[in-house]
Order: sequence, then structure tokens, then C-alpha cells
Amino acid sequence: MTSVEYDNAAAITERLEQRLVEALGGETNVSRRTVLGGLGVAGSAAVGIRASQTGAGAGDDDEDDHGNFGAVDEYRNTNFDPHEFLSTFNTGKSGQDAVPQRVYTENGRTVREFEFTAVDTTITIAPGIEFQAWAYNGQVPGPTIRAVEGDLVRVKFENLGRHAHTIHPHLKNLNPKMDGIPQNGPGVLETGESFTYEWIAQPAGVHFYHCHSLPLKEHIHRGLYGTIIVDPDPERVREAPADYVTDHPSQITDAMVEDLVTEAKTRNHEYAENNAVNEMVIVMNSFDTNFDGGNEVYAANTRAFAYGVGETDAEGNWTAGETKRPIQIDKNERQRVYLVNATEFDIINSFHTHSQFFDYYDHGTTLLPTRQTVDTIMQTQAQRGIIELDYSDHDPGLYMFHAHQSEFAELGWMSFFEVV
Ligand SMILES: [Cu+2]
Repeated sequence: MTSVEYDNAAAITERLEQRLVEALGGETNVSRRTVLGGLGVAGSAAVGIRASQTGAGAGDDDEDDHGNFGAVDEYRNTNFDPHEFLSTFNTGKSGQDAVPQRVYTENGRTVREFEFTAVDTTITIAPGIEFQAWAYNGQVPGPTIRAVEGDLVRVKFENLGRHAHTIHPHLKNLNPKMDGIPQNGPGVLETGESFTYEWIAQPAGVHFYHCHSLPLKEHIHRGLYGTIIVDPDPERVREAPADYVTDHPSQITDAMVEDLVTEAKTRNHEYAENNAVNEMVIVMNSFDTNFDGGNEVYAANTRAFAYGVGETDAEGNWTAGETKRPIQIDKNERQRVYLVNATEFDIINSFHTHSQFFDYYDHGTTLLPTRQTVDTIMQTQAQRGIIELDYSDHDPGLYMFHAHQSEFAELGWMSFFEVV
């Protein structure tokens, strides 16, 4: 890859970004006013929305904060770094300062405890384009939780937002009170209320969590969602290998069990085998900036073109900051993407790699791929899976990956791996 090619790629990203920002600048003011009027009426009638917070109040705030269209390259909130987000796993032992957490043992079980809040905040989704988000611990996507199969995940949740929220986990949850829905347990939590959710981390896989207040589509698309990774326990895999494959138990040989155990270790952050794999979380999301029930911006991890190609200095170092920088990968390292679809309004989203085929594990619940040698997969909202890539035989350079709804790609969900 020559510097001319890098410059060309940077110019195209810049052009797409400019086009997106201009399109948003042209239309947000017009339709936002009308739509917000309607939203107020719908909101006050809906379960889970406090009467004092509906309609005009929220609308006025949106009015103040929209319409700041800065130059391309300008990101005003620098507290979210999409590159750092890729591999920030909150395990209880370590994670983000913004997520108080600890690990301890209780009744012989490992407990991973996290403190979560829901807050109203402003996030930047494209240069100069701000979005009034509702966010877990102030970020979209919410913090990634990582536990080992069989652990107890304890989330001390406090709602500091102006609307009523919950946390609903996509786990095999044995206690209906802990499901985080308006209809059960503590129901929705009003402003200032707290509740401690407890979930057993099961099954192994990559999972989703989100607010389940009504109207659901609003609470999700505003940003209340995130990823829970449940690492398989290699000892459990040895005892019950059939739980981790789609094959019939009679087809499972001793040699296969050994392979599954080895594979489980690469997925478990407490085993050294996991260090040999480069892991990242990508949440496909979207933003309806004018509240018309359709998305104007699509992204991998919130920022349009976050992993696009920006500028380099003469020595080949990226200079665009934490955004517009490809995901740099070592060609000799195995790559694992925990992919989650949080896209609202559109039925599906997708992940497509250029010049590359990959293995896919639907929901990440198996240790053998559910699809092999594919270059495109699709996911409906809340569907997720693990993608494993091998670039060892590829030449160094830029390899694109994006949603193969081409519309989504040009509206922000277009990214690159830089193989080095
Ligand atoms: Cu909510």
C-alpha cells in the first residue's frame, strides 16, 4: 500500500463524511419541530415515561443542543474513544474508571459486581453532529460486561436520568424478578430510584443488554444498550461438550472434546490462551437525529466512519485522532469480533468483509462455527455473534469492512482494518 492509496482513501472518507454532515444540517431543523410535538403526546400516554418530563421539556433541550455543525474532523466530546471502546472489557477485576466494579466470592460462586447509572447526556455521532442520548454510565454503547459462565453478575443500578429505565439482560435468567421489564420485579425505575439486578452468567456467548421501558424503540435508539460477554468455562466444556456444538452427542469424539476445551480457553479471559487472540467489540448502531422514525446516521460503535481512513503524517502515522483511524491488526494474530446489532427501525444490519472470508458463531454460544467461510452475515436487532478472521496470508494494507446495506455504509457504517 502506497501513501498515494492512503491519501486517496482518506479523501473518500472525508467526502462521505462531509456529505453526511451537510445532509443532516439541511434537514434537522425542519422536521425536528413537527416531530417533537407528536413525540410529546405519544410519550405522556406511554408507560414508563414520567408526566413531568414529556413533550415540550425534552424538546426544548434538543432545540438548544442541535444545529452545531462544526468542520469535518471536529469532535467536541473527547470522552468517548471508539478505539479504546473496542477492547475495554469490564470484568470486575479491571475495566473503566467510569464503571465502579469488584470481584468476590459468595456461597462458593464468583460474583462480579458493577455499578451502573442511566443518565441523559449529549454524544457526538459525526463531526459537529450531536445527539441527545440516554446512556448507561454516560456512554453509547454502554460499558461491555465480561464474566465467566456460572458467575453471578450483580449490577447495582441507579437511574439518574429524567425518564424511567431498566436493564434487561439477554441471558438465561432463572428469576423473573430480575428480567428488567416494566411488567415484573421492581418494574421501571423512576428518576432517583435504585435496584440491584442479579443474573447468572449463562450461556457462554456474546449477549445483549438494554433498557426495556416503553416505548421500547425510543429507549433503545436513544442509546441504552450494551454487550455482555460470557466466557466459556473449559472445565464445564469437558463435562458437557454437547452443549457447545450443534453436532449430535454421539458424533462427539474424545479428540473433539480436547479441541473444544482448547478453544474454550482462547475465549476465556482468565486463561493465558486468550492472550494470543486480538478481541474487539463492535456494536452496530444507528441514530434518528430528527426523530422521524428513520435513521440518518449509521455506525460501528456510535461514530460515523470511526474506523475510516483519516490523514497520516509523512511517516505513516495516523494523525486524525481517535476517530477516522482504521483498526490496526497484526497479521499473525487471530482476530475475534464480538458483533452485536443494536440498530433500531431497520429490520436487519449486516457485516461484510472485503477480500476476506470468516467463521461465524451465531450468538457465540457454540465453540464450532455455525457458518464457515462467509464474507457477509446479517443480524436482526439484539442478534449477535462472534466473527473470527485470519489475515496471516494477506498483504499489508487497508481492508474494508462495512454493512452491506450500501445505504448504511455511506451514512457512516464503513470501516477498515489496517493489516500490518
Ligand atoms: Cu429507558
